[in-house]
Amino acid sequence: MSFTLPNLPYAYDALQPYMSRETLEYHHDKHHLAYVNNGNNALKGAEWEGKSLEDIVKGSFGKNAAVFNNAGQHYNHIHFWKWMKPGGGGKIPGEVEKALVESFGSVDKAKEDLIQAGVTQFGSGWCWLTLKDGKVQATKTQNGENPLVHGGKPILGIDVWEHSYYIDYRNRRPDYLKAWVDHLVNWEYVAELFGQK
Ligand code: MN3
Repeated sequence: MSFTLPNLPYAYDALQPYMSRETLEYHHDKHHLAYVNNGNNALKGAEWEGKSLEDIVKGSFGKNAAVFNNAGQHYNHIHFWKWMKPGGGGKIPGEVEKALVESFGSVDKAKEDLIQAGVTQFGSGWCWLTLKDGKVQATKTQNGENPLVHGGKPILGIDVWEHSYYIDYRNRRPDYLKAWVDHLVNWEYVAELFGQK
């Protein structure tokens, strides 16, 4: 099955003022589309043609950079659109809240560690809440990598490539991360992924 670009689950202007229409138009319509098209080209004739996206991401890591970079970013962005919602950042569903308190000591510490992972990711990449060995961890990866290739399950991820925030925040990545966690995160989707563990 080839990659296809999913529609955004909300209008382009629905995340304002925290993420602008212009950012979403570039990020979804141009950047994500490029990963889809380049991924489909790279997959032609490759051994992972016809496999599930998760299997392609895991299988191509360290073996085929063109397939991995695009498949990884396709996976990351499919979830990234759903990890945001208009009016997000509110109440955290009980079982996720419990897991965050057990793993970090408090919800505030979990958010702080997640933001810190994003702030300290040097260059392009992502920061994550990753489920691994029954605990939630705050982690970071470079470029298109994600926790799947490090033995974890991503339950929340924030894109810290400049294309994700530069139009709205310029070089202020910490402000983007704080606004994202406070106003955009869709905790119901995090709970859905957490429940599939
Ligand atoms: Mn991106």
